[in-house]
Amino acid sequence: MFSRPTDLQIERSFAVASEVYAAYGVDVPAALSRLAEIPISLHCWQGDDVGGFENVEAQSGGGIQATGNYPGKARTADELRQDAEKALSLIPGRHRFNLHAMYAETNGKCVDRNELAPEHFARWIDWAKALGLGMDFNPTCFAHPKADSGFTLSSADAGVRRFWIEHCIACRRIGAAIGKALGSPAVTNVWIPDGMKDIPIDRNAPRQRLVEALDAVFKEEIDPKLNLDAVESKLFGIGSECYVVGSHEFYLGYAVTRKKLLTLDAGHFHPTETIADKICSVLAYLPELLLHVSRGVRWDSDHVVILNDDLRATAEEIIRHGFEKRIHIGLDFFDASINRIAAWVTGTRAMLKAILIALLEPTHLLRAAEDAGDYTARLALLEEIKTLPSGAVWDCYCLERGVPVGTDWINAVKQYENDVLAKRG
Ligand code: RNT
Ligand code: ZN
Repeated sequence: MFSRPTDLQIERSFAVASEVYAAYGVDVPAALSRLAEIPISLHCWQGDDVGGFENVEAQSGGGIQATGNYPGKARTADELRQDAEKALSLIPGRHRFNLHAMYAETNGKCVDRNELAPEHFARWIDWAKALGLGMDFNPTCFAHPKADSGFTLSSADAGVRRFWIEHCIACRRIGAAIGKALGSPAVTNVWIPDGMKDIPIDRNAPRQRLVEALDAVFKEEIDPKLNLDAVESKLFGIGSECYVVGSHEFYLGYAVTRKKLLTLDAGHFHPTETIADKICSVLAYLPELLLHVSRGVRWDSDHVVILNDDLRATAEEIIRHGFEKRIHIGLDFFDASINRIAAWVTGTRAMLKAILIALLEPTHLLRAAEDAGDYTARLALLEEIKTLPSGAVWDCYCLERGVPVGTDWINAVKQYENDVLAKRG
């Protein structure tokens, strides 16, 4: 068990930290109220290694693969909800939960993906309502026999294409039902694995088919107060190293011409390319964006998000320009080699810390230096403020929000592991 400073010590540190920030012209209480208004969408799939609970033998595939076999993973939707609730209890603020279609509850019946309906998510909706969570949604266009060819919405087989179009249409309706029930629009994000392992001859035809298929998916008008559509690009995946149909250029064009949200996944670009610099470029043309905050290590490895430079840069772009109402922040990682609840909590707390640090930035001073052409002061100040006492502010925020402070949450996860996870077969 780890120990941490007392509540009194934390409050004292906070008082000092607030004075330090005030000296830089930063209003700490204002930063904290803004932080409290920013929801993070926790992805359900960290809880069971992207398995889902359909009545079929779980299949991997689609170029995404969790690695590791840490014991205690959720085996049922009830267990996943229980684990997610535990994770949420260790994270300050009010957040959202992001569900994939493969997490349907069909009461033992075999319901294929194109037949899914809101009733198959009724228990998820009730759960989210009870906890005061918003929810987001995703069609599952992988881990299914009709995705085995490596092609779904862009398949050359009209029957396969039709099946996935029907699935995505069903998912938008489910998204709308979720949005209606919870009083907050669901962002329904379409990601497909379609692509080729080796050099294709025809890069064009699948993309033409994908445009048509997406247009068919989005034909039905749905009130944006209930459901928002997003499309997610990718550069490569396992088994699609040479060609991905839904590339960045493809979906940027699609989103701009069809007025859809674009999803920027931090792992879906060249390894040295980051999403932070894409945010304001895309928002010059689109009203809203969805982020899949992830951490690629050498490739799109979906490691747990940590407080690194990339994450901080993303948060800075959101906060400096006041984009938080136009950007939906979703997480996307899956690590099966560590405690899955700890993975959720580590990643979400890191995202919130990055936002808090951005909110505590004396941006006006940095901007003034930049406007004056004083790039020396800009760089020097950027370095100095890295060591301002943001940790003291974060600890106090956790304390005030009634969630474990510092290492306390690690102890709580260990306890849960002993009490609950260890008893799972
Ligand atoms: C895959 C995409 C996609 C998935 C989830 C499970 O590369 O990032 O978002 O991770 O839909
Ligand atoms: Zn993603």
